[in-house]
Amino acid sequence: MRTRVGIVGAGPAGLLLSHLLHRNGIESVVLEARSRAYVENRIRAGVLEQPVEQLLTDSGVGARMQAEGLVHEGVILRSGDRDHRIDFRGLTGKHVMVYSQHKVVQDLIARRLADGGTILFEAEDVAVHDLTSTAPTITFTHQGRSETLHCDIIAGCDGFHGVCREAIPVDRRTYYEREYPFAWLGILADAKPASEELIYASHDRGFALLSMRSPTVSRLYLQCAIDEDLANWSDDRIWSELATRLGQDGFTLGDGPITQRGITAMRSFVVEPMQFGRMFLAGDAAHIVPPTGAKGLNLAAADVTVLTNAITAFHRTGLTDALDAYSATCLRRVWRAQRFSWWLTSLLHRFHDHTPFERKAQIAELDALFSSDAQSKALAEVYVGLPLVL
Ligand code: FAS
Ligand code: PHB
Repeated sequence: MRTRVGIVGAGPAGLLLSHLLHRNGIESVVLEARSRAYVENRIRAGVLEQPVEQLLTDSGVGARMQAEGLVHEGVILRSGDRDHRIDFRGLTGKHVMVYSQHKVVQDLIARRLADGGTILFEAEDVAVHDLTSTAPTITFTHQGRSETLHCDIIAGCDGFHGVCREAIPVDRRTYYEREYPFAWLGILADAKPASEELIYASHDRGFALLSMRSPTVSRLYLQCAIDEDLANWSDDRIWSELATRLGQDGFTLGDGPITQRGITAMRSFVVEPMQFGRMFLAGDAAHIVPPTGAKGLNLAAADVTVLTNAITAFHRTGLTDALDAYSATCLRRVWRAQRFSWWLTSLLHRFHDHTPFERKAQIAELDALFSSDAQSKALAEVYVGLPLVL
């Protein structure tokens, strides 16, 4: 098999890259380990920055998002009986779009296939080779047959647990990591969202987040222990803990059938550089942020925007300048999102190893944010989305 760009992973990064390259007349093949049904129904992100919403709309895969997505012009921070609304529209003139990641993936797969794109699902034993040559290859097994994909460029879009990042020699990469002493217990429920906008709650018992997927489907998260066992959480216990942490006079959370639940690890991670030879990493393969800042999917879209521009320039001119600068270009935005996600996580979660002084300082920082337009604006600017290329 031969193609221009061999893409490992059919998550948002790999699919969006294949779509954007196609629009620039550049052929690619996507290799995905899981089945189509699995990737199209995997519950993950829910908030799109405005520049990402624009990118999906301008590149022709935004119709369902515009029809079904929810435009949010603000977000609420809650600390006990105090609420502080971050007015995105007033502070930045922008908004965010609440639209499920799995629907973005469905829209991209449908469009790739409609445009004659090649996505090989259930591709096994994927391995990358000859990365420092001008003709890298990807070997894999598909429908019982061993295959070799010859390409000019490999895009590693295989997420945090993929194979591409590990193919960079240890002495040619640096890992930057921060683990958090807690996780998130997340649920999807057929329950009318109890708020028009997302609520991020800082509570003595731990963080909680009220989000949504539609006017009838809520998405909620609870800070829990790093090794929490879901079996210890009955539906009643989940709803009562959410009601406690999000609780406020005049506010009723309501509940409904829980249709999906899971525990999400919280980590901050970056690999530098995000490229090795003719292989370029994008999305979670190169960096992970704690979901508090809703940045993961949006960073993946920014990476593939830079990579599409660089591959297109190489394809059209033979020049590798933009490819050589790929990692440095992406990392400017990646570290801005890393700092923001780490800061918001540190501000809103309960650290049980905090000294009484540190806890007081955390509450004081939240109070400062609640009473400062300048700080609220700084939060809003990053939350709604920095330009895709910084
Ligand atoms: P993905 O992990 O989505 O995709 C990688 C793909 O590669 C997968 O399909 C995988 O099966 C495939 N793959 C892996 N190894 C392979 C191999 N060896 N061969 C072939 N294929 C292979 N982000 C936000 O922006 N907003 C949010 O609100 C938000 N909420 C989140 C909530 C949760 C619970 C979680 C877990 C994450 C959340 N995120 C959020 C982050 C999330 O959206 C990721 O950033 C996003 O999925 C990254 O997309 P990809 O880089 O494409 O990686
Ligand atoms: C979600 O809706 O899944 C979501 C929203 C905001 C976050 C994290 C997750 O910060």
